[in-house]
Amino acid sequence: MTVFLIIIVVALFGITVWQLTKIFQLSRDNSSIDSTQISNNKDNRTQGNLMLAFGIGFYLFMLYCFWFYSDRALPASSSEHGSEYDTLMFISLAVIMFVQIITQGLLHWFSYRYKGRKGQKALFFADNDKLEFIWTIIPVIVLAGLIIYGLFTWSSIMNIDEDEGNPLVIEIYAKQFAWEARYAGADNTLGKANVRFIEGINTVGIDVSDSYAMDDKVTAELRLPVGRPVIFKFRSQDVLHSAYFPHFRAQMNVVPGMTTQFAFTPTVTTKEIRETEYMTDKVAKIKELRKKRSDAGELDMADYEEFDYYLLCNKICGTAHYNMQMRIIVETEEEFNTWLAGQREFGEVLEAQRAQEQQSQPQQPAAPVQNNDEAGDNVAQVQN
Ligand SMILES: [Cu+2]
Repeated sequence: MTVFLIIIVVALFGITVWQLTKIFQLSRDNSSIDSTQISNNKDNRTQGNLMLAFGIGFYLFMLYCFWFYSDRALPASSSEHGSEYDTLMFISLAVIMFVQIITQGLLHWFSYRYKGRKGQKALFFADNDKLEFIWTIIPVIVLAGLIIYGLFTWSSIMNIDEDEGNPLVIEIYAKQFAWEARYAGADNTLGKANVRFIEGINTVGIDVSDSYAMDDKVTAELRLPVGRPVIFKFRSQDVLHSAYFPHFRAQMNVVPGMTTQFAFTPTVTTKEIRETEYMTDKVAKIKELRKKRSDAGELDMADYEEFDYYLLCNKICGTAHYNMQMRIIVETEEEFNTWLAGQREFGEVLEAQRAQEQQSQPQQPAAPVQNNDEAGDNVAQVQN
């Protein structure tokens, strides 16, 4: 690879020197210009044809890519706001593509149609008010429309009414390189937490002195009831992460030292999405690919069984960033309640640990406490 790069650099350097000597030659003596350096009708024809061929090839390639990558697109959204988001995305892309096809198409067609001919001179005009008016007003109207539409969509997605629809409050806690979830418990209020309180089983730094905290439930799996709004509060222990829920069209930065939030309402359960035609096809394809690669001895991962939603990290946060994920299960309210009831409250976990500690550590004599007050006073006096 390095050798290849060196060869390219040397070749490019050679071409540069060659072009430079040509420029020096041209600037020194006009009579020495070779007539082959000026494009003739044949050159213009070749260039015109190449421009047309490139234009056609470009669009054929685009169509091929649409066809080839069509099965990579995400399935229909599994959240309530997702369809709004998808419509906005589709309209923006449609407008961009429409303009792109016209302008790029004209560029290539004009280069071909009006290629240089001997004796033919281009028409020159300094300005045209009508043309300028048209190409200013159309983008202004289209862009203003898109921006206003986007703003309305944004505020309808981001403005959360915390009193409507009995929303569930879940904290998503990020650290290199894992996620944890904390359910707010019976009071649906998350207890205070701070990174300084992280110790032993208290992996997300819950403030034990806060009465709201004792019924919180920390889990390694994210389960959501279908049809109920969920408010996610994000915290990070170390660096910037980004909570990415592609199937729910949601993403939010997770920033150390502050709480960010996002809310959505899941609309499709894990069971339901597994049964869609899109997902059965996709899973069959993935299994086939994995089997092929594991038969060839490239990978040992023919064990993929079924689709699951995942929460992924979408900020490159370190070496194992690619593997920072948490499974999400969307289920009926009933199934969800049964599962949640089976999870231990933080207060219980804490008590169990204390009991265990007392059992395993027989009473030790208390260590002598050193009285530092005097020393502290001395320092204060010296400063005074
Ligand atoms: Cu991360």
